[in-house]
This record gives sequence, C-alpha cells and structure tokens, in this order.
Amino acid sequence: MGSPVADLREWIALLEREGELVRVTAEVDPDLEITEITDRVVKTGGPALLFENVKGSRLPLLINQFGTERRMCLAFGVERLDDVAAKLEEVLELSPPQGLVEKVRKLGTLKSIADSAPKSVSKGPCQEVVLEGDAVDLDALPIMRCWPLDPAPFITLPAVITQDRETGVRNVGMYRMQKVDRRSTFMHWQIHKDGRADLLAAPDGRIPVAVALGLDPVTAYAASAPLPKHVGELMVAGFLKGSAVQLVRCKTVDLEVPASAEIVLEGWVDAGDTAMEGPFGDHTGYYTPPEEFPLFRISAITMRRDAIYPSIVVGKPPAEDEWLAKATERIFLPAIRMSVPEIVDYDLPTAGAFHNCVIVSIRKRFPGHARKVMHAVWGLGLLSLAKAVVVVDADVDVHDYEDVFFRVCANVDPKRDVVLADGPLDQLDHASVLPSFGGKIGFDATAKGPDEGAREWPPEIEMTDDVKARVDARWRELGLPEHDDRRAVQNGRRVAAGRWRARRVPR
Ligand SMILES: Cc1cc2nc3c(=O)[nH]c(=O)nc-3n(C[C@H](O)[C@H](O)[C@H](O)COP(=O)(O)O)c2cc1C
Ligand SMILES: [Mn+2]
Repeated sequence: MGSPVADLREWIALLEREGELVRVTAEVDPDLEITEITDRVVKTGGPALLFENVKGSRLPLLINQFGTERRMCLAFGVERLDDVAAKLEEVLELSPPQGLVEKVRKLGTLKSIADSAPKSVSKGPCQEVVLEGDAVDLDALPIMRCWPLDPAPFITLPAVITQDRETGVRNVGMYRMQKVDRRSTFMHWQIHKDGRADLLAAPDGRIPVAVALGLDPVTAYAASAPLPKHVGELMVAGFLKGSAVQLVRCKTVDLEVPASAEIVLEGWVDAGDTAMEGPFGDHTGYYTPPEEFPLFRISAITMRRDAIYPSIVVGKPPAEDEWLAKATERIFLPAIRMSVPEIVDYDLPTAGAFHNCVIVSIRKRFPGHARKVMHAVWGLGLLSLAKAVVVVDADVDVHDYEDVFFRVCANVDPKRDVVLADGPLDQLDHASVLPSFGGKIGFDATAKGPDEGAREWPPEIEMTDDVKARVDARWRELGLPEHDDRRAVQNGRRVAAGRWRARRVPR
C-alpha cells in the first residue's frame, strides 16, 4: 500500500488513465461559472475536471480531484479507506511484539515511520520560476470567485505552512484565502486551528508563511487532517504515501515547502495587520458573515514553468470536500479508539457539515456509559466542536441513518436520555447565541437497564435463522421479485456512504 503518485502531474495522469478526468478546452469564467459547472458534476458523482482555458489566466485549473470515494481510494492506493486506517492502527498499537514474526513485522513498521519524516533537498520544480517584489501578481492565477455574495476570489485548496516558534514543529493546514490585491490575501485561521496558534505564539506577533498549491493528493489531504498540534502533517503524509515528502527552502522566508508543488506563495502574516474577511459561501451551506482576520502579505511567488492551479468548491453539502471529510472519518477511527476503546464505529453525516453531528456505536458495559462517550467526543480534538452526539449500541450500523433514526425514536426517553451541555463550537456555526461557543445535545439511544432507571427492556424482533433460510430457499418458487436490501433503496443517495462502513459487527 502507498500512494501511487509523487506529484500533481502524476495524479492527473493516473486519473486520466482511470477514466476519472475530463479536460475542458472551452473557455470558462473563474467568476461563478466554474462553480456552477463543477457543482453539477460533483453532485452527480462525475469526474475530475481540468479546465485548460480559464478566462484571464494562462494556468489550467484542476477541480473535483477528490469528488468520489473511488478517486479518494486511488489517491491512497487502497481498495477501501479502512485499509488506510488499518495501516495507522498498526503504528498506534503500542503493545510489545510477541513472537519473532511479529517482531520483524513491527521493525518494518518502525522503519516505515522513520522513513516518513520529510527530507530536505536542494532543488525543486516548484522554483523553476521565481517572482519577487513588483513581479508578484496574483492576477496571473485563475482564482475562483465561488458564490454570488463572495466579495472577491478565494484560494480554496492551499496547504498553508507555518512553524511553532517554541517547538520548531511545522504545521500545514488548509485555510481559504480571500484575494485582496495583487500581493495580498486574507489568512482564514479559525480560532481553534494550529495556524492561528502559531501566529499567537510569535513573540513579535509576526510570522513567515508559505502556501503550497498543487500537491500530490495525499499531501493535500494531510493539510486538511485534524491532527494534534505536535504531530506534523508532512510526517503523516510521508507515512501514508510510503515515501518522504521532499522539501526545498523558500526564497524569501525561513521555511521549507514541498519541492514538487506547482505554485508557492511566500510571505508574512502580522497579528496587527487585520481587516474584515468574507462573506464566503461556506461548507455549512450558508455564507459565513464578515469577520476580522489577518492579512497575508506576499513577498514571492515561485512556480513550475507550466504550473497547474488546484481548486475546490465548498457549499451546500454534499460538495467535493465530502470525501476529504469521509477520509478523515475513516482514517481517524483507530486513533479515536486508542482513547475511547469502547467505540466500535462512528459516522459524521455529510449533511451535518461533518462535525455538527456524530453518530457513535459503543460496547456498553455500565450505567451511564453512553454519557461517558458523549463527553469523551466533546473532549477529542476537533470533534469537541460537535453539536449533537448520538450513541447507539454496538450492533447498530452507524452508517445506516434509517436504522440510527429508528433507534433514536424507539429507545430515547427525552427526559432520561437527552443530555444538554455547552462548550466550544465551530467558528462557522451561525445558529449559536455566541460565536464559537454554545449548546450541545447528546442522545443516548442505547438499550437501557434497570440500573439506568428503565423498565424491563423488551426483546428486539428478529425472525429465526431456520425460517429465514427456508424462505431464502423458496424465494424463486414464490414468483416474487429479487430484493437485495430494502433499506438501501429507502436511504437513496446515502447508499454510497454505506460502503464506507468499517467492519460489520456481528449481531
Ligand atoms: C476545502 C477546505 C477548506 C477549509 N477552509 C478552512 C478555513 O478557511 N479556515 C479554517 O480554519 N479551516 C479550514 N478548513 C479546515 C482545516 O483545514 C482543518 O481543520 C485542518 O485540521 C486545519 O489544520 P490545523 O489543525 O493544522 O490547523 C478547511 C478544510 C477544507 C477541506
Ligand atoms: Mn496541525
């Protein structure tokens, strides 16, 4: 396992070979028009698009590279995204090896971790062209204005690189950047994010920043992954790719960037240099209102001679970022199980903009166990921003929303089984009374015993196995149509999400 591609070009070539990419040669407008075209393609599960003739720019624009489960698996070089999780699980499993075979296997794992650290190299294609001073001009890039109320174009798929001044740990995050003029953008570092923390920790309130555009898909994904602050995204990218990310030193700031990037923006962010950013048509499905954010002043643009510009449109779910989020959901399950081992599986519904709602199944062992897990979720990394947590028993498939809804309706006594709490919320949430802080709700939809104040819990209806087998055998004879899964039809589009399930827990 390991990513089959080293950079964006190899990725585009792979997508093309796999019939997963369409080149569009007709001229298209980066002002709203690309959004409308892409949104239709994304919502029908269509291919990645390489717009070769974008109005006002020489650079081609790649979009919808992540838009389906299949492309996401192609990027990671796996059959199912759970295979990526399995690789991580091996690393997270800290138990000492037992026999010789296991020792050798663990040594291999340790070696692959050691080989994952990014490596410095002296030259990289991302610096074939170097533009400094007056030559810096964002107008050359085909930056999209995505939605009608957006006041300006936004760079939407960047890997923003900073460094923690105290620990030296490099951070890479994906944060939208509203274009301000030829040489500046905003930096949308939300309050809970590592990039913001790096800025706040700078003694003089000013930090160098590098932005890599056009990376191999695994490294680009890693920028969006909610890793703990001390864990380097490029290390994880190297581990998932199976080869180290190569870095070159920037021309005008003291940072390193992936050598294979298509385009790099170098510059500075000063905590005192702020203005009102937005509005922006966001992945919540609404416009986030204008808010004060720092500006990014660009000191250099470096790029490949024939650079390709990457983009993504977020908006009302489902959008292209659905699959970046689903990858995170699957990949982080082993890490979540490290701290909360009673969790069997979890699901972040796309309609909940990924963190508004968490469905989690648990092996329940003691009174109040579901509540313990709710509070654990509200204490875990960016899951702490979850508004609603629904807890079901181990035998419920969390990806089967019809079944989950059934359990909530059937098993919840609203007085006994609903938990109201409050805590930090996503900065993008518009429903809370205060920004970034507000109410949370937990539903305990597990079976409850007398130790939790329930009457005797009734048995669930299940047909006996012998009768099921008999009817299976007789089905043809009855002259009735074949039926696979009644629920699959009812769930409509969400059938696709069903294929993401980790492992079915035997009933
Ligand atoms: C397409 C896309 C756009 C995003 N835009 C932003 C953004 O503008 N601001 C932000 O704080 N997070 C944004 N995120 C989420 C962050 O990338 C994510 O929380 C990541 O973990 C941040 O990295 P960090 O944990 O190192 O700060 C975006 C994610 C995606 C997939
Ligand atoms: Mn980080």
